[in-house]
Amino acid sequence: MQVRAAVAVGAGKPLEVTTVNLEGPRAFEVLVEVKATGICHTDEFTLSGADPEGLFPAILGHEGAGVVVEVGKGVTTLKPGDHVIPLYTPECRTCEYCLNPKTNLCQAIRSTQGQGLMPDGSSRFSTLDGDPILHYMGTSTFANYTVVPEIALAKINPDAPFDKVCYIGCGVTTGIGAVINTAKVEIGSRAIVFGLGGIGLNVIQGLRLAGADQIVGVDLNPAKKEMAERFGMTDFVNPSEVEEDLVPYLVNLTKGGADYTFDATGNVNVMRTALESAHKGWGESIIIGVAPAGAEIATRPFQLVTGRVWKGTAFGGARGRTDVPQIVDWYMDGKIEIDPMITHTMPLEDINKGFDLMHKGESIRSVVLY
Ligand code: NAD
Ligand code: DAO
Ligand code: ZN
Repeated sequence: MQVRAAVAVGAGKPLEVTTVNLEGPRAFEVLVEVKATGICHTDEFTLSGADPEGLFPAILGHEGAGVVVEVGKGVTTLKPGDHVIPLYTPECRTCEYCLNPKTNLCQAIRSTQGQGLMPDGSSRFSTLDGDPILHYMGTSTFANYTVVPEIALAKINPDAPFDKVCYIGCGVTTGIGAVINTAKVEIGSRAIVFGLGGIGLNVIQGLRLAGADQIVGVDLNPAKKEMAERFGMTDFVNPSEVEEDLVPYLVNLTKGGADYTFDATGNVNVMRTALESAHKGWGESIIIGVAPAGAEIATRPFQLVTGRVWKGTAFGGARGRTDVPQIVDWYMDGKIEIDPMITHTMPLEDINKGFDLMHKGESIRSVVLY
């Protein structure tokens, strides 16, 4: 079939919105009509060329929601009409990783997904001339139809609005999951969140959900303060307005250091500040941000000897087919908020405007509506 897609033709180039061919689902694959997709910082990271694993031409997008149109041979858990969220971290439930409760990093299709291919080693997308176009993160939601492995689709409540719950495909789950699954924050904790963008705001609402007493937000952009307060931030710190060193300032503000700190900037200097502003003896610092290619983190080892813990998290430690439907239900039950974070919507034709808004720091989430 012919579908509309925003094709990433090369690093640093705008997406080209065009018609491409999409082959139907093969065994254990599913054809999904994408109804909405968010534009995440990670799409920008790849498009910019900063992602060392970025491949072109490709159809980016990993924060979508849609409807199953057709299933390939052997698919047993989904049928046409089911509402789904594609998962860039699949959940096969049988690999060594899925069977280990310590991780969510299913490896069942990892090698082909990283090469922009379906599990059988081929692509379903091609140009109208027949040249292959690569998939991205196993999801490719910047197309109005996409083919996704069955194990990379979460079946969700059919009443959930696509234009809001698409955000659960990455930002919401990553932020809330970092708090609940990775840090396992306790009631009454003190926390610091560095970076109040699409991920950091969800860390903040996760901390509110977990019952944290103090939620400090740190961002260089003062325009982020109002929205973060709405989601539960209790104190705002703009590093450019702090005259002393930031670490002692934050340690003092949190009465000895935070129980939990989170980096949602991707900046390795911020990661160090986050680790060092965690409480001596027990403070944990969680890295969520994805740093540029080749970047390294540093601290004095004595920071760890004296009890601080450095951790990272991918997709908030969530097992997508199990946890994503539950997060959708939390949204439907009013336990978490999404609507105010969707600051802009646009048709696929205007997708590059969504990237411009992100560059200017004017959006939290832009969502493409098909
Ligand atoms: P974003 O651009 O919306 O937000 C980043 C925020 O950090 C902005 O508000 C910016 O003003 C602030 N910031 C930048 N430099 C800062 C500094 N030095 N000090 C304080 N604040 C600073 O990005 P996002 O969508 O929220 O994503 C955040 C990071 O999370 C990115 O690196 C992204 O790639 C990563 N990410 C990770 C996962 C994961 O599973 N680990 C998933 C999605 C995104
Ligand atoms: O299993 O080796 C692996 C890789 C899993 C990929 C996890 C990616 C998480 C960070 C990227 C941000 C996604 C939006
Ligand atoms: Zn698995």
